[in-house]
Amino acid sequence: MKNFNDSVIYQIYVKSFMDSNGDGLGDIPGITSRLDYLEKLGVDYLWLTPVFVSPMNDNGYDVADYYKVDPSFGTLKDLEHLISEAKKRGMGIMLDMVFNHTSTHHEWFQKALKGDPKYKDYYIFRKGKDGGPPTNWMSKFGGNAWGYVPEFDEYYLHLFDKTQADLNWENQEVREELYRIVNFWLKKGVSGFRFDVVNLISKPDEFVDDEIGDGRRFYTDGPKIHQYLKELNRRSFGQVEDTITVGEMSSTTLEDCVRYSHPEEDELSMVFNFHHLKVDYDEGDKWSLMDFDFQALKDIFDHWQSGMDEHGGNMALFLSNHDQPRALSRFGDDENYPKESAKMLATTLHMLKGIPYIFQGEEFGMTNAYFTSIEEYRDVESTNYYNILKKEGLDEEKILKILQAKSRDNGRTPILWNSDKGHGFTTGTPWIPFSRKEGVSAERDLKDENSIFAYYQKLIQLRKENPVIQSGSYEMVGKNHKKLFSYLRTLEEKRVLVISNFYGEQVYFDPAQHGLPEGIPENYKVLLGNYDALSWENGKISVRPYETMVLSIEPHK
Ligand code: TEU
Repeated sequence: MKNFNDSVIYQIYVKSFMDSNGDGLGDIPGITSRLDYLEKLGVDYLWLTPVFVSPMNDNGYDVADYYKVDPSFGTLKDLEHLISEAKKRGMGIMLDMVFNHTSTHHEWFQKALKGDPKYKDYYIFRKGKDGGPPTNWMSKFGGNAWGYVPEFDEYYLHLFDKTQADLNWENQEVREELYRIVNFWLKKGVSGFRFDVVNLISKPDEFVDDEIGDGRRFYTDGPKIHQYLKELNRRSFGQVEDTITVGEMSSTTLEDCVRYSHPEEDELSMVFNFHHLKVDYDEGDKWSLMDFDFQALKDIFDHWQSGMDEHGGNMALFLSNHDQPRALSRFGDDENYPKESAKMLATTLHMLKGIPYIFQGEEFGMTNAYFTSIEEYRDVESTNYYNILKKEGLDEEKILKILQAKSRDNGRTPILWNSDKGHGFTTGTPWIPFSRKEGVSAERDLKDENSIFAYYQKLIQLRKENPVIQSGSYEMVGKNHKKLFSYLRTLEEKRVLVISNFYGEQVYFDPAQHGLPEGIPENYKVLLGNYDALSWENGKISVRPYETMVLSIEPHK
């Protein structure tokens, strides 16, 4: 299997990227119209969130027809055109395959509801227990994970919304259907796929209550998961050379991720995991307010980087996506140091071992939404939790504060292309309000050679030029430093040192303390940084607020 270590991937949340026809919804022709911008940035692949026919209860993650493009996004022709125009500019398209579940509007589920036994067995139907659902498992979007069907006096499993019914992967026919879908899209010329929550597809033989949790331990990295992924690979994308694949792995383990992504396992090219994005969950509760735990963030990255490095796994690197608040607002300072902290976060991530992902808008400093009323939110998880927290007795103000920090809509506001009324995104009314942060736009960044965008271009170039960044080993430096996140990448004699200050206060980095060559400028060549030049003081580097630097260590004897 090819490794993609010199590649950078850009995630497009289609609904919010670019609206070409004034209906307020981003669409495929909109993406095509912005390809020059993406080429300029220098990315290699564009991952599009699901564009298939869907009732859009979960913005396309509830697929009703995997073979058709949803009319709100355009047509199959539009997608084919996008694929070929992207190819001309050296970029491949990756589609998002949601195979853990389908929409309850999908023909298969509709047939199941009519009692057709063939299609009932496409899903997971079970009898209830003691007048209630079969198990106490919780849906990821709140409430019990079983939906009741009175006609059968049975329940179907939905790990996500009740309109997203889990598929029965035990059934060979289901798996055959899914291979056909992947092969259909491969023939259309796509370069790869992202597989949504794909480590949840293998359910246990028996469905029993979880006395100590929400049920996830029974189906996460489930019993047949590696077998299923190997078969999927063999029967579909594994037959087309250089297809790039990434699996979204929910609550997973390092050991499983090594297997999912090791080239010799023939499963996937790389994997996402989310452990590092739970460092601001108070006692594991997302719907709480807490500053992020910097030490935990470092420890988690260290654990995954070292482990994947040592065992040959491939990590997809990311700090933001459409399910997360914006990294700049979450881990940086979008008020006082927006530029510095955006560049710092980008550097820390992109120089790690793995394949970096840029989430749309991140490349010019988009922030959280800063919505102030529940009417502005669109996300099914956010509105579900608004009601749950209300029922728990929290007051409105507190709930809105929590949503401001945690809602998935923070990442879903439309791209701020410019500062006009519709921000260059739409000539109509956007489906969700724009972020309330003033002044941020792609246009502003494109005019400024010191912009966040210009910095991302350099970061991407650096990865392409530098084999140490592509494939050097990883080692953290100063594990317990309270403000700095630093690491070394090493390939044979070549060493690259990355130092990032995650805070607004100046601190020192002392090379001598870490067994590194003497702290003189001659020994440390700056490859990239977000301040003009390094500030040396008595053999130490003075690291200014949110400063970041990539240094090539070149000791002068
Ligand atoms: O997300 C999977 C998932 O579990 C989370 O990222 C989830 O949104 C988070 O834990 C909630 O706190 C994927 C998609 O990326 C997401 O948009 C879909 O809603 C979900 O699967 C269901 O398909």
